[in-house]
Amino acid sequence: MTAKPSTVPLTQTLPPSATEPLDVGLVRGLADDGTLDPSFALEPAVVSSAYREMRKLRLIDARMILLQRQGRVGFYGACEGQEAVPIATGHMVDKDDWVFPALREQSIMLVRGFSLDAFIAQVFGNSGDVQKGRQMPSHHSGRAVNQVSWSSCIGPQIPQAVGAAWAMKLEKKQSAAIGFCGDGATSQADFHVAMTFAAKFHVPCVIICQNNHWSISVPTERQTASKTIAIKGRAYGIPSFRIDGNDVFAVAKTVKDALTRARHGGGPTFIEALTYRIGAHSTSDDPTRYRSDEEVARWRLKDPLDRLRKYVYANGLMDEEKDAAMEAELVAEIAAAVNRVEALPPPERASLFEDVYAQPTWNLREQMAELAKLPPAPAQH
Ligand SMILES: Cc1ncc(C[n+]2csc(CCOP(=O)(O)OP(=O)(O)O)c2C)c(N)n1
Repeated sequence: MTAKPSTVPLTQTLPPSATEPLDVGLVRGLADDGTLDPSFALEPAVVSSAYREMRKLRLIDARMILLQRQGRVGFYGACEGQEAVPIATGHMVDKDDWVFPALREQSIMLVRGFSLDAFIAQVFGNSGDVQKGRQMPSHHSGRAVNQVSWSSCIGPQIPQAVGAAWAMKLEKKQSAAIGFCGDGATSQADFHVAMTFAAKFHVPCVIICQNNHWSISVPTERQTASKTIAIKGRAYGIPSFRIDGNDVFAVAKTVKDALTRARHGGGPTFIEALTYRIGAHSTSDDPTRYRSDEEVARWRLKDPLDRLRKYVYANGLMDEEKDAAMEAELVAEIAAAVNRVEALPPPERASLFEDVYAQPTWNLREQMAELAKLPPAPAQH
């Protein structure tokens, strides 16, 4: 990554020079030492909130991994190292915007006001879960905050976001859809479908690729010959940007500009956010089998939370004492939520018939009657 802040104007087209046809630049506002290019400045309240939410997400992730290791939840996918993209994006979306996440953007729901108890209940899959325990853990969704669950299949959320954006356009709504994908997903057919459609139908969509350099154990250079991911977007005729995805300010500015353009008829934007997954792909993965400790250590130096910490300390938004108090408060908040949620019973057994048809079909009615005759389910604890 270059240390020099550089922004690519939204109107920029492919550079005319044939010597560097693949250069899409790198948008970066926050330097490693915590100094900020003033053109990226955010309201202090937004910065403080982003810092708190990033802190909270890291603590939630650590707690959930622990619960999985203790056998109290079945699975979890952590976001460590990639917090800046979802948290900055969550601060830029409007109430009516829709989010179609990939693997590591569930926390946008929390930024938009989704309850922590319901969030944790999704991981337990019990009766506190708005999805009634029907999804894999870490596949959150919440209608109240306009967020759709991601599919375990890699890629489909991008055409879904484009479709939702097209509907918004047809209904003349002043809102936008955001679709996320990983670097691996850009080699899937769904990416091609989504980008082609988004550009041609000029839909109010922002497609964000979190390039964390790995698709589980496959490094980016092994799954694409493209020099950057952002350049792919240019080929489809979509304004495309490559940004420092560990820089909250670069993410916030680029996403905000893209959302504003989308809402005002400017069409789609594609953003490649360079970042790194510090932890395992999920609790089912052991990354020491395929990547070096040295590589992880190198990326730890670019940790998005540490970089933001330097900024909030230097600008009087936080100090060590307040930070320690905030951490204690967040740890207690998460622990209390886990205690409340873990005590909840499983979803009602009969609820498995709900939400499929407005009127249950004859065979479902037959099965419901059969289930009602069975003895109650044994307690799970
Ligand atoms: C269609 C499909 N192929 C393969 C998989 C197995 N799989 C699950 S996650 C993943 C890697 C995805 O990588 P990327 O899109 O870069 O996202 P990241 O996990 O790095 O955030 C793969 C290959 C899948 N779930 N779906």
